[in-house]
Amino acid sequence: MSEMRQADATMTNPVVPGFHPDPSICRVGDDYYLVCSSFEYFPGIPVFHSRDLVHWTQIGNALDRPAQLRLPAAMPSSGGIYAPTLRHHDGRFWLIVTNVAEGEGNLLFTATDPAGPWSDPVRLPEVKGIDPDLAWDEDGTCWCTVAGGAQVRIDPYTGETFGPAHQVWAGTPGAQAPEAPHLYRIGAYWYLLIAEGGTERGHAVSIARGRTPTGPFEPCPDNPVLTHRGTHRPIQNTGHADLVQGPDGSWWLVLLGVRPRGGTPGWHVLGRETFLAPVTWVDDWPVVGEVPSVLPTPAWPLVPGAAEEVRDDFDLSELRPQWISVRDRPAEHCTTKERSGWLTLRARGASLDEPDVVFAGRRQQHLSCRVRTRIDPAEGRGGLAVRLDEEHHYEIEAAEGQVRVLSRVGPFRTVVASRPVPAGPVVLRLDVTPAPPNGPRTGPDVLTFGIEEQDGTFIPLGALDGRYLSTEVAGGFTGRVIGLYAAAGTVHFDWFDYEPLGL
Ligand code: 6LW
Repeated sequence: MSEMRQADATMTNPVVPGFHPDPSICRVGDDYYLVCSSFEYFPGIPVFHSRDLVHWTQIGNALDRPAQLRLPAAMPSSGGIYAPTLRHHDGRFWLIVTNVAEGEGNLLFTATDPAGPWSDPVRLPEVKGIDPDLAWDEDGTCWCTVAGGAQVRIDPYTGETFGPAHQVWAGTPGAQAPEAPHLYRIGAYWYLLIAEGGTERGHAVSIARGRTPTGPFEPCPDNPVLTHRGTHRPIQNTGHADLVQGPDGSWWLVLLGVRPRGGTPGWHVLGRETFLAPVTWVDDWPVVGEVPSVLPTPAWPLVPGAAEEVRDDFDLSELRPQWISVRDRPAEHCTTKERSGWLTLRARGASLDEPDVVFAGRRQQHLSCRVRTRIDPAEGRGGLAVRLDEEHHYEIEAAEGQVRVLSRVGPFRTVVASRPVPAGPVVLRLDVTPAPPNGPRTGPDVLTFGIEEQDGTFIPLGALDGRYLSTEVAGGFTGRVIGLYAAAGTVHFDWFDYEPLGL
């Protein structure tokens, strides 16, 4: 990594694009670490590193073994892992999350290196509520505060709680969904930062302060300190924030937001993404302006990471950390070790409708992109899919001698196109492009599926409206994930290209 001239550097929001919601951040010396929610995907809790708050590189996934992450088939999509808090205290990293799957609850993990390995979970059965926060006061007492403002003293090494939970600040009277609490000591005050208004268009950030970590808390007279509700701003749903200081001591928020496009109401397809916003302080209250699409140039050197490779040749013994699967990833169903330089998927569920589908994908992180893969369907059937959940997905699949474009939208399953192809490997392609701007009923984008001939000529087979793979249609907390799947038998993939074509 090299320092860059400020003028050459990309300073665009979101700083972590694609389905990366509920960011939590911590700083250790010159290094910043950030984690996000991961819901039904395995491995879970992506971990990012940065030196400049603007450029982030994924260094791992905190929850990467079944002992840490149980996501049973009975758990619906958008269940699983919610809203982590990441902190550094007493020489180690602390990560607390909720697994909303039956019998799981709040879980605490530690690591000396945030890239991993992370510990097995310490369970917190007495801490009831989602979005747990961790804060230590001067004498080392650890406070855990959850959505709605219940707070309890805990032993973070054992998960033991002391005394009943007490209620601290529950947000603005009448506002829905007070959640995502984070408690900080800054100067003379303890601050309790929360989200409220729900994670959709009404989302907001509010704050209160008190003289002790347990309150009483006085709400900021200017709450919410951040919201984009009711505006035409290109970034919407702003909320669920965490505070951090820049290398020069300036203050910043990381937060989630979305980028809706198309006509009314606007559809966002990449899920909730992580944005950065500058913060100033007036009368010991934080002041946050509009979350900008282009960030102000910071006062410190920018340190971009290496650009991500377009192609994955499956030449490593493990998949890179960007690859995620649905609920689990047993080696007997997903491996690069069976056929050298190929990813082999062995089917379990018979389609992407099934909770146990064998799938490996990566988040769609750009509004426009081109995705290609070379599949050898061998004796099986599989393909290239865009997945929002079991009920919302588009795919192109290959079996010996045939390709088909398929769509599942709610109760409707459609074979959009089919075509015979020569036996053997075939290149499947997906182009995601903006919808032509022609009025209030325009969708956000168009997904064109097809095959590529030997000379690279694209043969489109089906062009599908992107709105049906948006959160406004499907609901839920995730975003599009694009990847490879097996629906029958064993299929092999030679390579996978993800080429960004626009922010
Ligand atoms: C999360 C809550 C929220 O627990 O959505 O936007 C929920 N905020 O804080 C799932 O991400």
